[in-house]
Amino acid sequence: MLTRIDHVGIAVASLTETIPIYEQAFNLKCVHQETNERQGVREAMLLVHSGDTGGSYVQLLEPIRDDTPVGKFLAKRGPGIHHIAYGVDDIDAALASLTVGGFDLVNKTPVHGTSGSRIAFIHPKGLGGVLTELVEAAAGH
Ligand code: V0V
Ligand code: CO
Repeated sequence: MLTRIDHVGIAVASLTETIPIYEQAFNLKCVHQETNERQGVREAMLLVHSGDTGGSYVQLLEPIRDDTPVGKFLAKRGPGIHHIAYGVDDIDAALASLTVGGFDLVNKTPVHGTSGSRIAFIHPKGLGGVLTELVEAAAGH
C-alpha cells in the first residue's frame, strides 16, 4: 500500500527562521511554499531525495493561528516532529482498507495537500502516538 516516506512534518514557530537552517545544515533546497487555510498552516517543502515513486521531503509547518493543530501542538509540546506522511498510489483504496481495519481516520475522504496532492490524516492514538498522513501526489509530482 505504501510507496515511500513522502515527508516528515516538523512544527516550527517561524518558517523564515527555520528554512535557512535546514538548507544550510543538510544542503537542502526549499522547492515549494504554500499557505493551507483549511489545515491552518504555512508550509515549506525541502527536497531530500527524488525517487521512482516520487520525492521525499522535510515539511516545515508554521501555524497561521493559535487555534490550529500545529498552533496547539507548539503551545503544548514546543517545536518538534508533528507527523509522518507516507506516499500511496491510491488514497481512496488505502482509506477504505484502514476503515475496514477499524482505524480512526481524521479525514474519511481526502482533502487538499501540498502542491495539489490529496491527503488524509489518521489519528495518532491508534498508531503508536504518531499522527500519520497519507499522500497521493498530483499527476506529474
Ligand atoms: C495532538 N496529539 C498528538 C498530535 N497532536 N499526538 C501526536 N502527534 C501530534 N501531532 C495528541 C495530544 O497530545 C493529545 O493526547 C490528543 O492528541 C489530543 O490533543 P489535542 O491538542 O486536544 O488535539 P485535538 O484532539 O484537537 O487534535 C488532534 C488531531 C489534530 C490529531 C485530531 O491535530 C488534527 O486534526 N490533525 C490533522 C491535521 C493537521 O495536523 N494539519 C496540519 C498539517 P492526550 O493528551 O489525549 O494523550 S497540514 C499538512 O501536513 C499538509 C497540508 C500537507 O502535508 O500537505
Ligand atoms: Co504533511
